[in-house]
Amino acid sequence: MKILITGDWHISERFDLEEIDKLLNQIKTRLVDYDQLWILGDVFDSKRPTSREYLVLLTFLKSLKIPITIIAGNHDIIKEKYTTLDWLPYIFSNITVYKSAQFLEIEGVKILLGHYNIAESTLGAYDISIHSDVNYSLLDQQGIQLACLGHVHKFQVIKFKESLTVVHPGSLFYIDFGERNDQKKIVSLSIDKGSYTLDSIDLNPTPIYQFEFDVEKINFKRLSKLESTARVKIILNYSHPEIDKTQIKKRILDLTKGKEVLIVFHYKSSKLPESVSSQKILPKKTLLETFFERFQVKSEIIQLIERVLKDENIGTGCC
Ligand SMILES: [Mn+2]
Repeated sequence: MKILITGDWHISERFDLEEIDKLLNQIKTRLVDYDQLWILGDVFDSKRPTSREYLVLLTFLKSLKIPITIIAGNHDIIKEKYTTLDWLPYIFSNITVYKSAQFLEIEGVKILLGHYNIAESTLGAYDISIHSDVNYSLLDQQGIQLACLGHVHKFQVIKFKESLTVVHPGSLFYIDFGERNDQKKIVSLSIDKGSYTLDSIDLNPTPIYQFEFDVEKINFKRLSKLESTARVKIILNYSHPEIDKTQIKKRILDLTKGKEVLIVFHYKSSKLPESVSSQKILPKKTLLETFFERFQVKSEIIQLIERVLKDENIGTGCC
Protein backbone atom coordinates (compact mmCIF):
# COMPACT_ATOMS: atom_id res chain seq x y z
CA MET A 1 0.00 0.00 0.00
CA LYS A 2 1.47 3.34 -1.06
CA ILE A 3 0.15 6.62 0.29
CA LEU A 4 1.13 10.14 -0.70
CA ILE A 5 0.95 12.63 2.16
CA THR A 6 0.76 16.38 1.79
CA GLY A 7 -0.93 19.34 3.43
CA ASP A 8 -1.05 23.08 4.00
CA TRP A 9 -1.81 23.93 0.41
CA HIS A 10 -3.25 27.32 1.40
CA ILE A 11 -4.90 27.72 -2.00
CA SER A 12 -5.40 31.45 -2.24
CA GLU A 13 -5.45 34.33 -4.65
CA ARG A 14 -3.27 36.24 -2.22
CA PHE A 15 -0.49 33.93 -3.38
CA ASP A 16 0.27 32.84 -6.93
CA LEU A 17 -2.69 30.62 -7.92
CA GLU A 18 -0.96 29.57 -11.13
CA GLU A 19 2.00 28.31 -9.20
CA ILE A 20 -0.23 26.44 -6.72
CA ASP A 21 -1.99 24.87 -9.69
CA LYS A 22 1.35 23.85 -11.18
CA LEU A 23 2.56 22.26 -7.94
CA LEU A 24 -0.74 20.39 -7.48
CA ASN A 25 -0.35 19.09 -11.00
CA GLN A 26 3.08 17.73 -10.12
CA ILE A 27 1.47 15.88 -7.20
CA LYS A 28 -1.32 14.61 -9.44
CA THR A 29 1.16 13.22 -11.96
CA ARG A 30 2.87 11.24 -9.20
CA LEU A 31 -0.41 9.83 -7.87
CA VAL A 32 -0.53 7.15 -10.58
CA ASP A 33 1.89 5.19 -8.40
CA TYR A 34 -0.19 5.54 -5.22
CA ASP A 35 -3.19 3.83 -3.63
CA GLN A 36 -4.28 6.76 -1.47
CA LEU A 37 -3.79 10.46 -0.89
CA TRP A 38 -3.85 12.12 2.54
CA ILE A 39 -4.23 15.88 2.80
CA LEU A 40 -3.48 17.14 6.28
CA GLY A 41 -5.46 20.37 6.38
CA ASP A 42 -5.35 24.02 5.40
CA VAL A 43 -6.52 23.21 1.88
CA PHE A 44 -7.76 26.75 1.39
CA ASP A 45 -6.16 29.74 3.03
CA SER A 46 -9.35 31.68 3.56
CA LYS A 47 -12.56 30.66 5.29
CA ARG A 48 -14.43 32.13 2.32
CA PRO A 49 -12.66 30.75 -0.71
CA THR A 50 -13.26 32.51 -4.02
CA SER A 51 -14.51 30.76 -7.13
CA ARG A 52 -11.02 30.83 -8.68
CA GLU A 53 -9.69 29.11 -5.57
CA TYR A 54 -12.42 26.45 -5.70
CA LEU A 55 -11.60 25.93 -9.34
CA VAL A 56 -7.95 25.12 -8.55
CA LEU A 57 -9.05 22.47 -6.04
CA LEU A 58 -11.72 21.00 -8.33
CA THR A 59 -9.29 20.81 -11.24
CA PHE A 60 -6.94 18.84 -9.03
CA LEU A 61 -9.58 16.46 -7.65
CA LYS A 62 -11.32 15.89 -10.96
CA SER A 63 -10.57 12.46 -12.45
CA LEU A 64 -8.75 11.17 -9.36
CA LYS A 65 -10.20 7.81 -8.40
CA ILE A 66 -8.08 6.72 -5.43
CA PRO A 67 -9.38 7.20 -1.88
CA ILE A 68 -8.56 10.68 -0.57
CA THR A 69 -8.62 11.48 3.14
CA ILE A 70 -8.67 15.11 4.21
CA ILE A 71 -8.23 16.34 7.79
CA ALA A 72 -9.60 19.86 8.19
CA GLY A 73 -7.05 22.38 9.41
CA ASN A 74 -7.52 25.59 11.35
CA HIS A 75 -7.87 27.51 8.09
CA ASP A 76 -10.62 25.15 6.87
CA ILE A 77 -12.85 25.24 9.94
CA ILE A 78 -15.49 27.96 9.70
CA LYS A 79 -17.43 27.18 12.83
CA GLU A 80 -17.26 24.25 15.19
CA LYS A 81 -19.37 22.08 12.91
CA TYR A 82 -18.56 23.40 9.47
CA THR A 83 -15.59 23.48 7.18
CA THR A 84 -15.05 24.89 3.71
CA LEU A 85 -14.55 21.27 2.57
CA ASP A 86 -17.82 19.70 3.80
CA TRP A 87 -19.32 19.58 0.33
CA LEU A 88 -16.53 17.52 -1.25
CA PRO A 89 -17.76 14.00 -0.29
CA TYR A 90 -21.14 14.78 -1.90
CA ILE A 91 -19.45 15.35 -5.22
CA PHE A 92 -16.56 12.91 -5.01
CA SER A 93 -17.41 9.51 -3.55
CA ASN A 94 -13.70 8.75 -3.06
CA ILE A 95 -13.17 11.67 -0.67
CA THR A 96 -13.59 11.59 3.10
CA VAL A 97 -13.31 14.77 5.13
CA TYR A 98 -12.68 14.66 8.88
CA LYS A 99 -13.10 17.66 11.12
CA SER A 100 -10.72 16.34 13.74
CA ALA A 101 -7.70 14.08 14.14
CA GLN A 102 -8.21 10.45 13.15
CA PHE A 103 -6.73 7.12 14.07
CA LEU A 104 -6.25 4.57 11.32
CA GLU A 105 -4.90 1.08 11.38
CA ILE A 106 -3.45 -0.14 8.13
CA GLU A 107 -1.96 -3.62 8.00
CA GLY A 108 -1.55 -3.42 11.78
CA VAL A 109 0.32 -0.08 11.68
CA LYS A 110 -1.33 2.43 14.02
CA ILE A 111 -1.42 5.87 12.46
CA LEU A 112 -2.67 9.25 13.64
CA LEU A 113 -3.65 11.93 11.14
CA GLY A 114 -4.03 15.43 12.51
CA HIS A 115 -3.45 19.11 12.07
CA TYR A 116 -1.30 20.43 14.88
CA ASN A 117 2.25 20.49 16.13
CA ILE A 118 3.46 18.55 19.13
CA ALA A 119 5.79 19.90 21.80
CA GLU A 120 8.82 18.46 19.99
CA SER A 121 8.01 19.92 16.55
CA THR A 122 10.31 22.58 15.11
CA LEU A 123 8.18 25.56 14.19
CA GLY A 124 8.96 28.09 11.51
CA ALA A 125 9.60 31.72 12.42
CA TYR A 126 5.97 32.76 11.94
CA ASP A 127 4.16 29.54 12.92
CA ILE A 128 1.64 29.63 15.74
CA SER A 129 1.91 26.69 18.09
CA ILE A 130 -1.27 24.71 18.60
CA HIS A 131 -1.18 21.84 21.04
CA SER A 132 2.35 21.93 22.28
CA ASP A 133 0.62 20.20 25.24
CA VAL A 134 0.55 17.06 23.10
CA ASN A 135 3.96 15.46 23.19
CA TYR A 136 5.56 12.30 21.98
CA SER A 137 4.94 10.35 25.18
CA LEU A 138 1.19 10.98 24.92
CA LEU A 139 1.22 9.63 21.36
CA ASP A 140 3.38 6.73 22.49
CA GLN A 141 0.99 5.86 25.32
CA GLN A 142 -1.78 5.65 22.77
CA GLY A 143 0.20 3.08 20.82
CA ILE A 144 0.63 5.31 17.81
CA GLN A 145 3.48 4.26 15.57
CA LEU A 146 3.25 7.00 12.98
CA ALA A 147 1.73 10.46 13.39
CA CYS A 148 1.23 12.44 10.18
CA LEU A 149 0.54 16.03 11.13
CA GLY A 150 -0.26 19.13 9.11
CA HIS A 151 -0.14 22.71 10.40
CA VAL A 152 3.65 23.00 10.68
CA HIS A 153 4.93 24.43 7.39
CA LYS A 154 8.45 23.14 7.84
CA PHE A 155 8.99 19.59 6.57
CA GLN A 156 10.36 17.31 9.27
CA VAL A 157 10.52 13.70 10.35
CA ILE A 158 10.96 13.26 14.11
CA LYS A 159 11.95 9.77 15.11
CA PHE A 160 11.62 9.31 18.84
CA LYS A 161 12.53 5.67 18.98
CA GLU A 162 11.98 2.64 16.81
CA SER A 163 8.28 2.55 17.65
CA LEU A 164 7.17 6.14 17.02
CA THR A 165 7.76 8.60 14.21
CA VAL A 166 6.11 11.98 13.69
CA VAL A 167 6.13 13.43 10.19
CA HIS A 168 5.17 16.96 9.17
CA PRO A 169 5.05 17.06 5.36
CA GLY A 170 5.08 20.86 5.54
CA SER A 171 3.48 23.32 3.17
CA LEU A 172 3.22 23.13 -0.60
CA PHE A 173 5.06 26.39 -1.28
CA TYR A 174 6.67 29.28 0.58
CA ILE A 175 3.87 30.89 2.54
CA ASP A 176 5.88 33.27 4.71
CA PHE A 177 9.43 34.59 4.68
CA GLY A 178 10.37 32.43 7.66
CA GLU A 179 10.18 29.40 5.34
CA ARG A 180 12.49 30.80 2.67
CA ASN A 181 15.38 28.40 3.34
CA ASP A 182 13.29 25.24 3.64
CA GLN A 183 13.10 22.54 1.01
CA LYS A 184 9.43 21.92 0.26
CA LYS A 185 8.41 18.28 0.08
CA ILE A 186 5.65 15.73 -0.07
CA VAL A 187 5.85 12.46 1.81
CA SER A 188 5.61 8.96 0.44
CA LEU A 189 4.50 6.22 2.82
CA SER A 190 4.77 2.54 1.93
CA ILE A 191 3.16 -0.02 4.19
CA ASP A 192 4.01 -3.64 3.63
CA LYS A 193 3.28 -6.59 5.90
CA GLY A 194 2.90 -4.56 9.06
CA SER A 195 5.92 -2.34 8.64
CA TYR A 196 6.32 0.97 6.91
CA THR A 197 8.89 3.17 5.24
CA LEU A 198 8.80 6.91 4.72
CA ASP A 199 10.41 8.79 1.86
CA SER A 200 10.24 12.39 0.84
CA ILE A 201 9.95 13.89 -2.61
CA ASP A 202 11.21 17.41 -3.33
CA LEU A 203 8.88 20.08 -4.63
CA ASN A 204 10.37 23.13 -6.25
CA PRO A 205 8.15 26.14 -5.74
CA THR A 206 9.38 29.60 -6.79
CA PRO A 207 11.86 30.66 -4.14
CA ILE A 208 11.21 33.65 -1.94
CA TYR A 209 13.94 36.01 -0.88
CA GLN A 210 14.83 38.15 2.04
CA PHE A 211 17.57 40.77 1.67
CA GLU A 212 18.98 43.06 4.27
CA PHE A 213 20.94 46.13 3.15
CA ASP A 214 22.23 49.28 4.73
CA VAL A 215 20.27 51.96 2.99
CA GLU A 216 23.46 53.48 1.50
CA LYS A 217 24.48 50.12 0.03
CA ILE A 218 21.35 48.69 -1.59
CA ASN A 219 22.32 46.12 -4.20
CA PHE A 220 20.02 47.35 -6.96
CA LYS A 221 21.71 45.08 -9.48
CA ARG A 222 20.79 41.98 -7.45
CA LEU A 223 17.19 43.18 -7.08
CA SER A 224 16.83 43.77 -10.82
CA LYS A 225 17.89 40.17 -11.55
CA LEU A 226 15.09 38.46 -9.61
CA GLU A 227 12.68 36.10 -11.40
CA SER A 228 9.53 37.80 -12.64
CA THR A 229 7.28 36.02 -10.13
CA ALA A 230 9.59 36.34 -7.13
CA ARG A 231 8.37 37.37 -3.70
CA VAL A 232 10.88 39.51 -1.87
CA LYS A 233 11.25 41.04 1.56
CA ILE A 234 13.81 43.82 1.74
CA ILE A 235 14.99 45.09 5.10
CA LEU A 236 16.68 48.48 4.86
CA ASN A 237 18.80 49.56 7.78
CA TYR A 238 19.37 53.26 8.25
CA SER A 239 20.83 55.46 10.93
CA HIS A 240 20.09 58.96 9.56
CA PRO A 241 16.42 59.80 10.17
CA GLU A 242 16.40 62.28 7.27
CA ILE A 243 16.68 59.68 4.47
CA ASP A 244 14.19 60.02 1.62
CA LYS A 245 12.17 56.84 2.08
CA THR A 246 9.68 57.65 -0.67
CA GLN A 247 12.46 58.03 -3.21
CA ILE A 248 14.20 54.79 -2.15
CA LYS A 249 10.92 52.88 -2.19
CA LYS A 250 10.06 54.21 -5.63
CA ARG A 251 13.41 53.17 -7.06
CA ILE A 252 13.09 49.64 -5.64
CA LEU A 253 9.48 49.22 -6.74
CA ASP A 254 10.35 50.43 -10.25
CA LEU A 255 13.12 47.83 -10.43
CA THR A 256 10.95 45.01 -9.13
CA LYS A 257 7.70 45.68 -11.01
CA GLY A 258 5.30 42.74 -11.07
CA LYS A 259 6.90 41.05 -8.09
CA GLU A 260 5.49 40.93 -4.60
CA VAL A 261 7.78 43.20 -2.61
CA LEU A 262 7.70 43.97 1.07
CA ILE A 263 9.98 46.81 2.15
CA VAL A 264 10.79 47.26 5.81
CA PHE A 265 12.75 50.30 6.97
CA HIS A 266 14.68 49.53 10.08
CA TYR A 267 16.15 52.33 12.14
CA LYS A 268 19.44 50.96 13.39
CA SER A 269 19.15 52.16 16.94
CA SER A 270 15.60 50.88 17.36
CA LYS A 271 14.63 47.27 17.81
CA LEU A 272 11.34 47.21 15.90
CA PRO A 273 10.82 48.03 12.22
CA GLU A 274 9.67 51.62 12.14
CA SER A 275 7.49 51.48 9.08
CA VAL A 276 6.35 48.88 6.65
CA SER A 277 5.25 49.41 3.11
CA SER A 278 4.22 46.86 0.60
CA GLN A 279 2.59 46.33 -2.77
CA LYS A 280 0.53 43.48 -1.37
CA ILE A 281 0.15 43.52 2.36
CA LEU A 282 -0.72 40.16 3.88
CA PRO A 283 -3.69 40.48 6.23
CA LYS A 284 -2.83 40.18 9.88
CA LYS A 285 -4.68 37.66 11.98
CA THR A 286 -6.82 39.13 14.69
CA LEU A 287 -6.35 37.99 18.24
CA LEU A 288 -9.85 36.59 18.24
CA GLU A 289 -9.17 34.48 15.18
CA THR A 290 -6.02 33.11 16.77
CA PHE A 291 -7.98 32.32 19.92
CA PHE A 292 -10.68 30.60 17.88
CA GLU A 293 -8.18 28.42 16.09
CA ARG A 294 -6.60 27.36 19.34
CA PHE A 295 -9.92 26.61 20.96
CA GLN A 296 -11.13 24.68 17.96
CA VAL A 297 -8.29 22.25 17.88
CA LYS A 298 -8.04 22.01 21.63
CA SER A 299 -11.60 20.68 21.96
CA GLU A 300 -10.94 18.00 19.37
CA ILE A 301 -7.84 16.79 21.17
CA ILE A 302 -9.68 16.63 24.49
CA GLN A 303 -12.42 14.61 22.80
CA LEU A 304 -9.87 12.32 21.26
CA ILE A 305 -8.12 11.64 24.54
CA GLU A 306 -11.45 11.11 26.34
CA ARG A 307 -12.43 8.53 23.77
CA VAL A 308 -9.10 6.75 24.05
CA LEU A 309 -9.42 6.69 27.84
CA LYS A 310 -12.91 5.20 27.54
CA ASP A 311 -11.42 2.41 25.42
CA GLU A 312 -13.77 3.38 22.67
CA ASN A 313 -12.96 1.84 19.33
CA ILE A 314 -11.70 4.78 17.36
CA GLY A 315 -10.34 2.98 14.35
CA THR A 316 -12.02 4.80 11.49
CA GLY A 317 -10.21 2.81 8.85
CA CYS A 318 -10.28 4.26 5.42
CA CYS A 319 -9.57 0.89 3.76
MN1 LIG B 1 -1.08 25.98 7.48
